[in-house]
Amino acid sequence: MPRAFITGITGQDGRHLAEFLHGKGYDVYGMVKGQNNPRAQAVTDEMPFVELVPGDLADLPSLVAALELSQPDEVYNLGAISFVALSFNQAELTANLTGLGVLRMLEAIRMIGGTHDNPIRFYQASSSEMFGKVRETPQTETTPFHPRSPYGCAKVFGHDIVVNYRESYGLYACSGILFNHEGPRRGIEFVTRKVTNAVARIKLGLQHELVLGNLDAKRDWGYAGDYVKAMWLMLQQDEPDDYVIATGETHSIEELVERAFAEVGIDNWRDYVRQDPKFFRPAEVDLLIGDPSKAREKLGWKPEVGFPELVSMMVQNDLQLEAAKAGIEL
Ligand code: G4F
Repeated sequence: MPRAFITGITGQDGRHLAEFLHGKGYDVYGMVKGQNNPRAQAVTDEMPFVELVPGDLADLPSLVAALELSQPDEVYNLGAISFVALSFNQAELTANLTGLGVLRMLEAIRMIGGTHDNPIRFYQASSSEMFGKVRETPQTETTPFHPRSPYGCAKVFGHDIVVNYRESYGLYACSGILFNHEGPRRGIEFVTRKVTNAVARIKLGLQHELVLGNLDAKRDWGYAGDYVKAMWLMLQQDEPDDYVIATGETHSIEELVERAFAEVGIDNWRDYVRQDPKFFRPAEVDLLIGDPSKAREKLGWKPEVGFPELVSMMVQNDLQLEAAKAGIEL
């Protein structure tokens, strides 16, 4: 059985990827940090097939020990401070985990597996946030980076160090430059889930308004379940490489809000939405739209879930969840 080791196992992508790899017959190991971590218990309850291993991206010896214990064929580094807004308040922590964490993971792989022709294959979760103030549209694997947040800066370091270790030590290391990807498992702090959850609660009479920041920013939103397949495909190629994973469509936050309210039959959405400066960022990424041609041609990957289906899936899921919590029959 092939063995996979995942950092960030408690997050949206970690959970989708663990399920996907388990379905492919992998033994799945997930790294969890901290003592008595409540999110680790949630992973065990939901996915008892995942073997949890202690470790922390801030602690190189713990990464070495985690790899020695799990003996993986493939390592997926999804762990990070992933919320862009938080990275402005905790810039140093973000640089340490989201940026230097990648370097430590690569070093751990070198330490347990040697340098050249290392049998461990490594996937790094790079991000479209690296494009920031975009230099060209749509963005491809060769578009220059111009990050607009401490998170984006840390991801650029992570991306570049993967390229450097690949070129310097012959590691099989790939980066997926993933554009925003969402779904029912998305954390409530991200705009898609914040909107779909609020729309569900407003429809059920449990909430009266939705308070947001910038409604003009545009994002290329795909479904997380589709995107984890691309991660795995990257590690099955003869040669390691980097790939943009995106839908090739972009939509504004305003369009997202309008569509989510329409899903529950509310047309006068403006009556429920208020903007508050506290949700605006010191520097914004105005427009993201990716060109996934390379992934389509080389990996045979394409997104299956489009924007309308994604919003509908998330609103319907939140309606069920919120109704069940409040004891409301739908
Ligand atoms: O949902 P968001 O917080 O995602 P963001 O910043 O695009 O980052 C996500 O995608 C990246 C890939 O490009 C990942 F690397 C990263 O880890 C994360 O998954 O915000 C999306 C947009 C922003 O323009 C933000 O200013 O929504 C805008 N927005 C407007 N009001 C809001 C809100 N965002 C949040 N989170 N909350 C609001 O109230």
